[in-house]
Amino acid sequence: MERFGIVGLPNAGKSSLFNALTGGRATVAPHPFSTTETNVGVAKVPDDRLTRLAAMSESRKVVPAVAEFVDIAGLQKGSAQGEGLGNRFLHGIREADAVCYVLRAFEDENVVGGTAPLDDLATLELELTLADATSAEGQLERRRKAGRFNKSDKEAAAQLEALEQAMVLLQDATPLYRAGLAAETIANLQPFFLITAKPVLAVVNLGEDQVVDADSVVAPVSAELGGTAEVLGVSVQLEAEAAQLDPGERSELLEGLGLGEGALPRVIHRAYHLLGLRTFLTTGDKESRAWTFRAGAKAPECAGVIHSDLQRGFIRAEVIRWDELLALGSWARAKELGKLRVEGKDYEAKDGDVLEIRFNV
Ligand SMILES: Nc1nc2c(ncn2[C@@H]2O[C@H](COP(=O)(O)OP(=O)(O)OP(=O)(O)O)[C@@H](O)[C@H]2O)c(=O)[nH]1
Ligand SMILES: [Mg+2]
Repeated sequence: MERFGIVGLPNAGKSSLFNALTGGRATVAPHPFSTTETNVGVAKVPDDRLTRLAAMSESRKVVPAVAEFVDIAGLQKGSAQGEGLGNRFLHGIREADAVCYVLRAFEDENVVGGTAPLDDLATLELELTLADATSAEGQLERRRKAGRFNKSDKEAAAQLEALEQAMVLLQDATPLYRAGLAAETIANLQPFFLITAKPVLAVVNLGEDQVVDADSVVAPVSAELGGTAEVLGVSVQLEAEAAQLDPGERSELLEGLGLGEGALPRVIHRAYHLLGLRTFLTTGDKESRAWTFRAGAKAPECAGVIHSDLQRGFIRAEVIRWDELLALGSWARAKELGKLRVEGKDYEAKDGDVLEIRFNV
């Protein structure tokens, strides 16, 4: 499952965001370092297409796609030297696929900590970069020693080269995702689990009073990150409270504040997008379900997401776009009218495809 690591300064609102996304019960408190254990939870990916297909098929079960979020202890200036809780909690997110920064903008005199998101960003990135530099240095040493014995291994050589390149950037205090590295270099860095090489989604945690003019708070962060990361303004506490309400009351609260469906679905969608993830759907009376695949995946690989037998014995896929199917009213009707496309093993699945796999094992 795809995994997002949530990082930020103490009291930035990381656990609040985690709870809102996953329905989790991580400790939230106004004092710094209320999180002392790593929290792991699963967020459902809200998907209107799935809801509508399930209604069409009168499905007994509806299963959304999911993404995993990991909430860790706060970092602060000097964490790399052991200040606060130190940075050992970063281990909990080394294997994350992407990182979610929580940058505090909300003001609350009962919650200690700064309220300048750009300051949070600078401190956070310095600490992450220092942690990566230490990790890279250790791994570089080990690789160099090992390298003497197998210089012929091309892959290892390319990885070592990428790591050397990364080391120079890290020593220069440049987070790797901001360095404009080639995709190939990033791929070669993968085995080293460097945090700053991962894609970033920055959440600026807004106070309720800042929601009306979110742009003026968020824009400087977007400008600083200059397109290297996704940036979203979210009033985390407000959204977390709304998430506790039943759907009717929730819409009323959020729409009353001009927040539409709220920002949480957007956080999950942007996070999902950041990882290059797409969704295909299956629908029937038993179950409607959203499945995750990587952009560019071919039909058999998608079949394999459902079950490895479907990939192994893949014959063909019957495919229709979700909205076309919805307009026709049922799978049987689509079939009858010849609206199902028959696709072979070279078919690249698209976001929003509804699939039925024919297979034989
Ligand atoms: N006013 C206001 N308070 C918030 C908001 N988001 C979080 N808080 C409060 O800030 C405090 C810290 O929130 P947490 O979610 O525990 O923050 P954290 O980043 O997990 O903190 P640590 O685990 O201690 O690093 C809590 O008292 C929250 O209720 C917000 O948007 N507005
Ligand atoms: Mg916390």
